Amino acid sequence: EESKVLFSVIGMTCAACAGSVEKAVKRLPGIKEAVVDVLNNRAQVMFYPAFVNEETIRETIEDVGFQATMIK
Ligand code: 9UX
Repeated sequence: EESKVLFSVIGMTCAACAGSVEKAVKRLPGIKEAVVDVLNNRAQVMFYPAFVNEETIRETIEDVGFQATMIK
């Protein structure tokens, strides 16, 4: 069964930023969907916990260059 996680993502200033975050997260194994909302500084990710976890997703967002905090 899938899980859902919501991050605050600080530093995205244009739609292309959101696109690179989405792309990077979707490249991970076990990701069902990733939706990044640049206006509200949020990233919501649906994932399969057998394959990936919240911290790995968070670190992937950070690796793209943005500060990510799990909020839910
Ligand atoms: Mo837009 Mo984001 O020109 O790093 S891609 S600001």
